[in-house]
Amino acid sequence: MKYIFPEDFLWGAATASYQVEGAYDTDGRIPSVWDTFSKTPGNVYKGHTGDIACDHYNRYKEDVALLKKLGIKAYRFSIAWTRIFTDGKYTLNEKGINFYKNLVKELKENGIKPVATLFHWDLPQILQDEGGWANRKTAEYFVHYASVMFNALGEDVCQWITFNEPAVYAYVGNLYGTHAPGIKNLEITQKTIHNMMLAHGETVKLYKNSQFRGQIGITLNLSPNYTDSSNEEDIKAAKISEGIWNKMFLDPVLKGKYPEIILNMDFGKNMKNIIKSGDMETINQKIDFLGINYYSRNVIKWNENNPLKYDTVPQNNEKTAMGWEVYPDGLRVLLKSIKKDYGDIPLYITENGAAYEDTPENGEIHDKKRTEFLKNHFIAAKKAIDEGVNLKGYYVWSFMDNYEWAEGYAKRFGIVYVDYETLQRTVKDSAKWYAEVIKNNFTEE
Ligand code: IFM
Repeated sequence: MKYIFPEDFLWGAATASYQVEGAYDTDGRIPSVWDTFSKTPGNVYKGHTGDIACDHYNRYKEDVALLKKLGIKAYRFSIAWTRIFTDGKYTLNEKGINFYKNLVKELKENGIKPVATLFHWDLPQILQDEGGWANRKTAEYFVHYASVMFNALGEDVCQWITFNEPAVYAYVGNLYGTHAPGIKNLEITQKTIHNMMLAHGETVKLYKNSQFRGQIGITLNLSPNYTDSSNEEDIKAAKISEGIWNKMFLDPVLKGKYPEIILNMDFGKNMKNIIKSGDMETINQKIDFLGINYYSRNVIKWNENNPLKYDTVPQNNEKTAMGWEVYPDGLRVLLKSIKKDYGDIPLYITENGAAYEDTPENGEIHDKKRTEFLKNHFIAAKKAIDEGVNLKGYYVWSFMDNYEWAEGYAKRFGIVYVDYETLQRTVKDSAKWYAEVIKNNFTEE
């Protein structure tokens, strides 16, 4: 059966600055929290860092040529705040800004839409030293940084994403401490959430009041929450998980409030001391689209002894190399629930993909499982469109293998293989298959 996508469907691929750029001390770049975190022994698999990564900073022309060869219509990249100012705040670094001007120019010349994310976790360390996102001032610095980037690239970047996965930055970086900045503190996490949300709202407001006519939105990592039973407590547990991971970000952005279920728990009750008058209105700006990063679902059950009152139940289904359950229909279910709860806002899948072990064989990579994964998720997305969801585009994560945070280079998500010794790029079978999907605008079961 053929699954045909809408005519103007935007097929893209995504990366992020710290994960691909390398060139960590080139042209005035200053350290980010990820430079500090990755260089602290014990934090990242085998002590891997993003110092060199894919060397995209120096090889961006080659990478854009590859995007073009594959027929990819839009490239979602992120801007390293650490390249834009020498002090993280106000002192401009023209060389850093020029890198993004050149990248965007190269994309445009090759007919590829540039889509820029302003924050994909690489906060300047210098700002972390002043409290990071838990410091309300960081939101002010961010808005200034955004204004600089709008002025530099606003004519050409057609879509802006303020934040990538603020939930992961807040919880994994500031509560579990297994990502940068490596903190384990609930109050810092709450302030981090609120100040990121505030920075998002202020930035959208600024952009809307500018002369630029592109679009602006935010990218959230979202998973639908299932239960194994129809037991009332399990259903409540799933609502808590949904509240913490999804609604804590969806609700302020799209409804101007944090979810009651979380505010009424120990986990969230301090939020009322952090929110200042007018903040929720500021956060609740009209966005042009919502970006969704989908990887898997959660299956949840009640646990009285867990402070959050829930546990995640491991499933016996097929998993990726990250240990994440492969569950394509969760994407359809998620997309439909967003429409039901938040209305008909245009949606993009800003990330979806899978890590698998890839073994080059005579210069080829036969990554059948990745192709299957993508195909089944594309089909789930198409079913959601047929069921009325306003899905406008889809970015594969990732364009190329890269630095997978605490997993270092051990996990490969790319549709393009990167040899980390030679930095040579090799198109995997999944990329060849994706190029056909883009060309035909359909996929087949
Ligand atoms: O690599 C990450 C990306 O930076 C954010 N979303 C999830 C991906 C896979 O873990």
